[in-house]
Amino acid sequence: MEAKMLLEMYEQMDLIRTYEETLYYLFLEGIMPGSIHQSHGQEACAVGMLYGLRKTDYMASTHRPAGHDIAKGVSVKDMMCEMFGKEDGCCKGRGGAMHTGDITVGAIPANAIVGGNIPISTGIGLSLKMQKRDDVVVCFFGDGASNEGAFHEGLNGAAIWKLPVIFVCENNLYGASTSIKNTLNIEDIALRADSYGMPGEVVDGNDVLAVYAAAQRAITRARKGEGPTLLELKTYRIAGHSRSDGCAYRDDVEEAEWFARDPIELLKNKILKEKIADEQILADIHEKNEQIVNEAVDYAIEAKEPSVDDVLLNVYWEGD
Ligand SMILES: Cc1ncc(C[n+]2csc(CCOP(=O)(O)OP(=O)(O)O)c2C)c(N)n1
Ligand SMILES: [Mg+2]
Repeated sequence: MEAKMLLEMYEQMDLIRTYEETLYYLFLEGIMPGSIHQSHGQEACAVGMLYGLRKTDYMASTHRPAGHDIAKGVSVKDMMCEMFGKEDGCCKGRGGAMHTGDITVGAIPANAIVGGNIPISTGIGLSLKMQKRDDVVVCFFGDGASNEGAFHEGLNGAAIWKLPVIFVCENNLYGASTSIKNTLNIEDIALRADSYGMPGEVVDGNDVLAVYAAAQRAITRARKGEGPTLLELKTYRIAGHSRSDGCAYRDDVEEAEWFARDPIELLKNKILKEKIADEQILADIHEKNEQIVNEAVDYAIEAKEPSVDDVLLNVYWEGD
């Protein structure tokens, strides 16, 4: 079981990186419009948290959603079409990079308002509780979002009503170009859980198995009706905040320390050391992922543009 799980986790993390790197080059080549916030370096957070979740469990993401979406099971082809603004996109080409998702696999279309998805997750948690379901909501956000008022409202509401929400702070040390040294007067964001009366845990966000173990503790608690948990995953984004960011505000020593802990390399080393698979098997996994992504690109480039006639459809409410 463990071997199968590790290889599946590796496959998902590699697919996320392959997808985002491909997008990055498509932007640089001027083939794709818009921008992208890569989760490069944070793949263990997405996969560790979401591995093995049910389709009926929910996940709510941010302006950096691709890794979360892929790990929750959104189709790469649907996401790629969305990136090209095509009719077959997961939001029919209306959403773009910061709003991908697919409700049929429990991925709430992402919310680019920093902290905006936190009270939404509390609301989903309330609806699950009212329906007496034992499904959960995994809500991702950053260190920057943890300083928004929405964080306070969302966590407090979930705590007093004992809702099945797992609040996951991906602390990558920066909110855009601003270091947490300028925005936080505490070492660990997880400490804030105390003030809402829920468990808080600091986790190595680059170790997929550590993330998975913490996720399982929080998910089990939530399914049993024992309420929310705040997990703080310490991690680092290897890429810039968005594609135009060269990271001039970060120092070389800090970057070198974190780059040496690339989550995919850490998992690869474990798999090789424990002889779960050899280099060739891992190379084959990567090749298969490249094929999936390249096929999605070819499909998206040729896919149909949305029709001008229904461009406002689903933008404004048209019911009674
Ligand atoms: C309410 C709000 N304020 C500001 C922005 C602009 N903005 C987009 S991403 C971002 C940084 C968010 O940092 P963090 O929450 O740490 O997430 P990270 O980008 O590090 O994943 C900012 C300020 C926004 N989208 N929404
Ligand atoms: Mg951040």
